[in-house]
Amino acid sequence: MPENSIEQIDFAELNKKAISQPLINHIYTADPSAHVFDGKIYIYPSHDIDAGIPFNDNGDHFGMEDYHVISMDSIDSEAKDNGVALHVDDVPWAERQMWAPDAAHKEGKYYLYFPAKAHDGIFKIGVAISDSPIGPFIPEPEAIAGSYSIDPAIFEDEDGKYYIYFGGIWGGQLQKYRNNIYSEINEEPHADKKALGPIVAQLSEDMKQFAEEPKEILILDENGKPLLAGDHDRRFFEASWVHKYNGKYYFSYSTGDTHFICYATGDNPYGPFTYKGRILNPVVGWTTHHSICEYKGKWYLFYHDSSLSEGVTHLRSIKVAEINYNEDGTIVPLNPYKN
Ligand code: FUB
Repeated sequence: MPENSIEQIDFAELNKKAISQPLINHIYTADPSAHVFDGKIYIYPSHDIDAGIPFNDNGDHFGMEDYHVISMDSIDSEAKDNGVALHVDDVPWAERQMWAPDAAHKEGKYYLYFPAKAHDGIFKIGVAISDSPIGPFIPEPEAIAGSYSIDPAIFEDEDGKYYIYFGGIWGGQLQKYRNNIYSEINEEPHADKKALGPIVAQLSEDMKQFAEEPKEILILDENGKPLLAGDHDRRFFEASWVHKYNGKYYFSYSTGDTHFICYATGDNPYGPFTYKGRILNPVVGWTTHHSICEYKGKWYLFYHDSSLSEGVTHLRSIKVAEINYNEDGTIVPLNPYKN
């Protein structure tokens, strides 16, 4: 994570040009994972706070402590904050930094997946369970065995299988792992080597564990070659998301230090995925993180920016905008602020 910077921007002007406004503005929220459960939209965001922690490149200033679920009766209706759904103090294995979560629904139960740093400072991913999409969620006492890094995203395929995608470099610690094993000496590969990929595993029937050894996903360029670590405009950084459109699997993600939401497509949940382009150009604030969700036959990008906090990078607000596909299945990229 980078150091903070308050950009020199006329925010009144910027907000006039914004393609959408914050869905809620009484708290700061980010990393929106949106799903339609029983016809209603539920958004599982990070709950940004100013934890008073100094800025550093590991993102320690992203000191979030709990999750709130945001619900919407329809895409045009007011977004409702349903209060605290899970607090770090209630998670025995977790100490701090409740970063980007996601949720899944299976057989009447709702599962909240979340990353947090354990007491040794290493990120792991936990799961908490509820009978309601808005919680409260009861955490499992231990993190998911074999989990690591950040930004879990759950994809339910049409055959009823669930997959978890995760990983993020720099503050998200993914660069410390090779073949699922942590070593302090591991770093990002050299610029001319293959970029680190996001990680995928099928979830167990009870949704509480990995059903298999997690695998690294390959993202290929237009010539079928793996994206390189030095290709900062296109390589995976964090914020995995998978959706399916016309039988194709779309893997979308943030490029981190170049601030794009990009996507790559493939024929199955494990990839490889071939890079196709950008979905969202940079927003105000350093991070960018999104989800893609179909509602009543239209497709929506849920994302965040730091316009409400006037550029404070760890105080973000969730937003939504419609996205469109071209006939060939490519996505029409969005500019978050009109010219
Ligand atoms: O919200 C904390 C971190 O910032 C997330 O886990 C990343 O994806 C980035 O949005």
